[in-house]
Amino acid sequence: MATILHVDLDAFFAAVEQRDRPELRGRPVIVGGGGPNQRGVVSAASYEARRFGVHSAMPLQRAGRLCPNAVFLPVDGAKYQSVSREVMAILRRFTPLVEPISIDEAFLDVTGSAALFGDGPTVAARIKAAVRDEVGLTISVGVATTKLVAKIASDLRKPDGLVVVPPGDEAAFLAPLPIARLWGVGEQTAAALREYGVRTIGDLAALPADLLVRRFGKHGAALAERARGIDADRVVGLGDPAKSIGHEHTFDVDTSDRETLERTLLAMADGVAGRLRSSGLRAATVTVKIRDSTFRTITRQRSLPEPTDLTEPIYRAVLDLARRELRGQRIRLLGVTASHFGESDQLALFAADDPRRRRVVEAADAVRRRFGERAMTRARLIGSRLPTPFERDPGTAPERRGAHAADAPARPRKRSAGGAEAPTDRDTLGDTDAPDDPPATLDIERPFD
Ligand code: TTP
Ligand code: MG
Ligand code: MG
Repeated sequence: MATILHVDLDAFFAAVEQRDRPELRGRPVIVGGGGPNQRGVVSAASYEARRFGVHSAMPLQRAGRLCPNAVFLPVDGAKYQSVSREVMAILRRFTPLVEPISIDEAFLDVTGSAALFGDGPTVAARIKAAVRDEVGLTISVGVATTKLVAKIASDLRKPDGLVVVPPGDEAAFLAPLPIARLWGVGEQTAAALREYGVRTIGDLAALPADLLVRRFGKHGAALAERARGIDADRVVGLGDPAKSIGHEHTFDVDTSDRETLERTLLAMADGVAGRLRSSGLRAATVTVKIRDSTFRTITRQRSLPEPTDLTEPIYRAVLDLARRELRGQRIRLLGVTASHFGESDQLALFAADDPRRRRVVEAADAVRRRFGERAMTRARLIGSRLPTPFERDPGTAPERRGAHAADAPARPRKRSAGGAEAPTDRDTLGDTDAPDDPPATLDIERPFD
């Protein structure tokens, strides 16, 4: 279970000005353009100004009429940029997995920080204290198991907020909130949803997923997941290659058959290992994803004893992770992902593995490259009617699929009659697996373009 933080500075530009000019503290401050008689819009309004109804993107003239006593200040982009860097540097002290998404906000994955810094709420409190003491600004933080829920949580008790959504409480937390808070719900979608009587996120979660798919297509499937707080999007550290290679399979019919589940994991581990080899990468971490018939989705991650590009260690790890979670419930989807890559260098490669086994594996790869992916497969997969990774896309060599998936058009999803989620196989690359509707972002390096 991941622990994700979303951090957002309060009234950022205005708060920086109040910090630097103590006489402005406690007063309505509006940052943006020249002043109340100028054209242009409000960039930031202090919380004192917001009480008068002033907010970002409002025309300055209107802000001047609403709040005639406000202090109007020009935008000092260079200063806010440098403050932003200071804050991001503080965040990186708590985890390397910091993903800035605008000049004043970032996601953090602090799952691995617990031993050093404490659990999610503790890390959040420490970050708030550090930013207050070292930068002189307040931030609001949301703590949750997904980016989606953490972002909504951070916005809920601004300013100086700290909202923690414990694991398992996601859907209940979201239920009473207005639908507009959900990513990917713009005005058009909200209007369409109103036809179905949907006003809150809970109303949306109560709609049958297949209805949403019929009405909104792929977007509808995403809405159904998000309404339940499900969001597989990972935090990607800036500048770190943090890629992942993965494969998911949705069963035609949900199944609890152990043999079927294990063979599917093996097929996916084999496919992921093949893609690692063809990309010249070894993965130090593997993740298994399990979604059951009630749509409950979990991911379990493990670090491998040493980075690998072979099927066996990946399969052993995901099998062990999955066995702890498979208790006879019917499974809808399985996924296997490898991440935390290093390059395979030939020296380490032969030192680390049995060279003979590696030669066998590489010979098999060569046969597949030459004669197609069906040419070689594992004994355990032969005769099973499962789609092996090598039957999915026989026209494309794995190295071409793997390395440049971002350039390739997405493969069409097969449709099933009325299913919320068409049975389908899906290859994933972490760095291209962006959400359909990423939150609005300002470019962190050039926020004023
Ligand atoms: P936000 O985080 O959206 O807003 P905020 O920090 O001013 O207020 P809060 O988070 O407490 O609700 O945006 C961060 C900064 O980005 C903001 O201070 C100014 C700038 N900005 C604009 O210039 N124009 C805009 O329309 C918005 C929304 C923000
Ligand atoms: Mg902000
Ligand atoms: Mg922001």
